[in-house]
Amino acid sequence: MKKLFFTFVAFCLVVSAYANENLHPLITNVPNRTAKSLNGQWDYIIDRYEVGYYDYRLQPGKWGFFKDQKPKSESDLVEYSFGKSKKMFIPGDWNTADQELKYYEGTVWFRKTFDFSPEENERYFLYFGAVNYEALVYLNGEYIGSHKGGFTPFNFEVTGKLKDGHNFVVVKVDNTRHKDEVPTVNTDWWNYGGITRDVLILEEPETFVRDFSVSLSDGKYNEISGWVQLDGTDLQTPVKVSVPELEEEVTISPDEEGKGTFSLKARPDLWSPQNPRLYDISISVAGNSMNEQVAFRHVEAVGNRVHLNGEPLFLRGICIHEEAPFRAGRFNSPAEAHTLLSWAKEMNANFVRLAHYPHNEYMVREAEKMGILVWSEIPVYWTISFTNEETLQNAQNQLEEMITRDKNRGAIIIWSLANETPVSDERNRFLTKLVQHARKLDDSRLISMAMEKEYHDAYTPAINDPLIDIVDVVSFNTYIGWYDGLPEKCAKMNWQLPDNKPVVISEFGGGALQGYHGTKNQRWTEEFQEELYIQNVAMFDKMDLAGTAPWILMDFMSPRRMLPEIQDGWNRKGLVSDQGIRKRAFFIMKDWYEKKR
Ligand code: GCB
Repeated sequence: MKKLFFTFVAFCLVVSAYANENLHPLITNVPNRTAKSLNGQWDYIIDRYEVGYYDYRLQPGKWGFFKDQKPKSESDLVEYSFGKSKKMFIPGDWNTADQELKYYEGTVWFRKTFDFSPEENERYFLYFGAVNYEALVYLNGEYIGSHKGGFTPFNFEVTGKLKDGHNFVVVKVDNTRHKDEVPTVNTDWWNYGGITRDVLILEEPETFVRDFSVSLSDGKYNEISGWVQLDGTDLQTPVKVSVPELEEEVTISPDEEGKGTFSLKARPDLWSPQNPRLYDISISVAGNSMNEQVAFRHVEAVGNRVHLNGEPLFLRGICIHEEAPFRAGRFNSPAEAHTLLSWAKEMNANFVRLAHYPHNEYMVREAEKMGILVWSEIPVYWTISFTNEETLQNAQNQLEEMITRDKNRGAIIIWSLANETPVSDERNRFLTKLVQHARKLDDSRLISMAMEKEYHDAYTPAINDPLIDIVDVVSFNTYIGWYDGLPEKCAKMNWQLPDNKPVVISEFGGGALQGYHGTKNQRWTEEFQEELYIQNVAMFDKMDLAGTAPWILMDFMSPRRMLPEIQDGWNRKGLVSDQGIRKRAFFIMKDWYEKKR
């Protein structure tokens, strides 16, 4: 029997290397559900040699860390102890939590103990906002399932597995980079490992609303429509959807699969950057109700402009990484999201490109409350393995998890599917599949990807990517004045842009060490960066653009950036330092955006 059990564990290990296992379909609107938080102090063991599983013959060992064993007697041999190990605050990345783990890539085992009183007739789901990169999850010594992908949520049903009294969750987290993963080994950001977002036990009745969608009906301003998806045994239980402020409500009868659609005649105030109006909506089934706040708006690409609610607007954007202000590392709080977004607003931005992966849910919700439009993307970046079917599957899963979590966020106007991926037949096929998948999941938003340029000569770049035909917004990154010549080159450029779609510059910029001053010809000074921005915006004035998003709001950590005394592990292209100090170029952007209002 024992042998069988170990074979099972070994099997799980092998299988989990390729697939997400035992996931329950994603439960959405989590911030507004009843939950017990497992955030807080977790014990952790750094497992450099994978001894948490394997013995000296590389066979599954009998001490598996997931069992959280303790010696039963003085003579008992157990060579690990969560209780005597270090503690880390979860959510958080391990690289900034523990100096020993600053550059660590490998496995760390985490354990959380907690008391619980499961109630009869209630269902429970163990929910993770995100774990980077691969998570193997155990509850009370039993394998629950696995997930890959560092920036999207996942959940498992644990009804019947929680004990009355003491419980423990163990998570094996591995952030090793691999060529065939998403992202691949090659990036320009820190590979922060760990349980980086909230961990919750969601509590739901036997039949509940697992997911729903609500928005203005296609092309209409006087109708709201959507669908609900029930989960449970009574899938045809009627569901009531109401928008109290509009005095509207409707009762839906779901089909055998628990899915029901609805529409309501109503003319809500439209959400926009000038008026970030949110409506409370309530969805109830069998007396249990759940609330959500929703933004009603329309977005579309019309000719070469993006229109919001039927009016063209210039996307005054800025790129942002999910990195905490004033301290390095991942953040996962509304307060830190607010700080970053208020800097963006101070710069007169109305749009943020959340690079290069789906950011935490607080960030998107905060942007929505503050009236900031959002571009959200998946980490299909640079040299992804375009020929590998599993890589495509993985990218599709991450896309699906991003859209599932955020489809009700009206602030999001663009799903972006890739960044600077070199054109090839395999890449075109891979990204075409992603575009088709995204449209199938959500055809109400614009699709884009940050493309590369093709130079006819040094001053004549063109956007000739074959995929411009299948995106709604043509975006590309350009570094004139930084990687490509000096700032004065901007004046000589002769751009060849498509003229039938909105064109957005999804990155431009250059580095400066905040507080380092000199002449405008001296690289890394604030003056050089300032000049680069002056020249770039002058160039943009001569281009027919639908928006721009400088790279980047704040300096961020990257192991690619090692120049001593300037970079020291930081990408310095921020318009704001990691301590929140505005560099000179910040004000160039601020003034230019003021004129673009
Ligand atoms: C890019 C990438 C971005 C990098 C940036 C840079 O084109 O999209 O991820 O961080 O350039 O700083 O070079």
